[in-house]
Amino acid sequence: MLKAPTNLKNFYAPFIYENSVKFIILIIITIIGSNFPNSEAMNIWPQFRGPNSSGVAEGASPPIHFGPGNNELWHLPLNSGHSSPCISGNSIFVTTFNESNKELGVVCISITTGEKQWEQIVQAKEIESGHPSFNPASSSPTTDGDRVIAYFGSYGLLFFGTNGEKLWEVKMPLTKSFAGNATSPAIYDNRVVLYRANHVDHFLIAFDKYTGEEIWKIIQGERFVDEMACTACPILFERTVIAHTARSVQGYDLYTGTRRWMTKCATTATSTPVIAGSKVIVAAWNKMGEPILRPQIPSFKELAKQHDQDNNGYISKNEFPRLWIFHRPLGSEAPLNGATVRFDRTDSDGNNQITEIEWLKYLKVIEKFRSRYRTHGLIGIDLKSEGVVEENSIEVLANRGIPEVPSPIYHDGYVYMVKNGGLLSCIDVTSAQRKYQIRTGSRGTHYASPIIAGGNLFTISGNGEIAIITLGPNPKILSINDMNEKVFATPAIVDGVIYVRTHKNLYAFGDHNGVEYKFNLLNK
Ligand SMILES: [Ca+2]
Ligand SMILES: [Ca+2]
Repeated sequence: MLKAPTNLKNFYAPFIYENSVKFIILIIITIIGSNFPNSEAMNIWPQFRGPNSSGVAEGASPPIHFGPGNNELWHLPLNSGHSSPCISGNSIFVTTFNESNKELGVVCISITTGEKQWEQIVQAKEIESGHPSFNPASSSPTTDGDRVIAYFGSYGLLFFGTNGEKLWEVKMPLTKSFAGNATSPAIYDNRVVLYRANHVDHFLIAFDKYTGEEIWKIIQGERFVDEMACTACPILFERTVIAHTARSVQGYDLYTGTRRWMTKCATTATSTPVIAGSKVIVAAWNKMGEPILRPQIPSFKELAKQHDQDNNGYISKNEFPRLWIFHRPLGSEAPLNGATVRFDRTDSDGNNQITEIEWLKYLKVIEKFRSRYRTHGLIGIDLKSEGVVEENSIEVLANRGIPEVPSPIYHDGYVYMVKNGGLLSCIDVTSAQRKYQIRTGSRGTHYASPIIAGGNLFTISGNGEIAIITLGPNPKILSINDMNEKVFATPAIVDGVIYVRTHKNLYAFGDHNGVEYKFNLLNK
């Protein structure tokens, strides 16, 4: 760098300073970069929902309009699975389940050609069971560019080199749960972290990613019950692993496993937390945690008025309507979508007629049952918390419109959350004000988590509709793209290309003319 003449020193000072800083930053980047296993680490979507599970992709937005045959770069038929793809360099990794021979698989696919590079088959003695919408390949794999780590509740953890060579494995007992064990591992620095909860065991665990050695294991005291999902992926802030766990959120030192903080909340630990400035935001969802999940049950008078067809003053079995004790609204295509009032529980003397006294008695039972559930909410916890964080130290950003499965996402001061029916809310993190609630147009049950790229938000419905909405407090719905197949997996976005795993295929959609698209495109 040329030394500025003395009389121009003040004039040039900021310029020299700025360039020195840039130079130092460049050196730091070079040093850090050289520690990355692949220099192509820029192309990285390392785990469930990308970098630190944030859901936010670097670079441009994928095209606004896409679908099978439209802005499609390639597609590859795959065995079933709800796991999300993870990506490093030129490779995409997914886990699969072959429904005919019950084989589990880890598949590597070329990002440029969409061709299968390798496949490793995993033979489990027995396949875990779960909810009708569960798949034994629901846990997303994770990669650091040198290795890919897959987890199956039916088997345990498996480590492969990115060339497909099996490095090591940690077998775990077959899980037992109502929902199925769809938890995903993550690699942070030299550690592999996994939160596993089911009726057989319940712990947060860290392994050395190089040797497979167990470094620490925190047995969880909270009792696992059938209502729990415990599918949240652990995230990282500085050196604290943040785990959304059964009825709590906890922070542990990544290297030592020492607990930094914990807080109790009403949650089934289904969605993954997200870092938002100085807070971690958690969608704590709990069965019946808000009024819409516990529809009003009519009085006997109202019931009789509408349903006593023969006007005998009683309700018989064939007059009895469907009433929900607990119901997930707007997700009607999903099986086991709630719990209904059973006629035989109500008709206590079994004479096939419900009397007013029987009904009053049953209403008390429901009331008692419902009172066991606490109000849930979108909560913010200070990232610098220590020890036990009391309820009054937790910020409640919202207690309505909380999604059960899709994780919240943060961008530029706003948290977005989408739930069944495509109901999308935007909340200002600083003021805790809801900026809007709209319908995206993607209908039915939503399992996949929203993602962001190039100023756009992508929401994904279970029936395969991907809505694209502009970011910020004044949303514009840009498009709804139909995959013509169900989609439960959260897509990945790298360099303006969106990778959508449908029930039967993996698709890559991108704009062939996009300047941001760096790969050698095939002129298909
Ligand atoms: Ca009647
Ligand atoms: Ca009766």
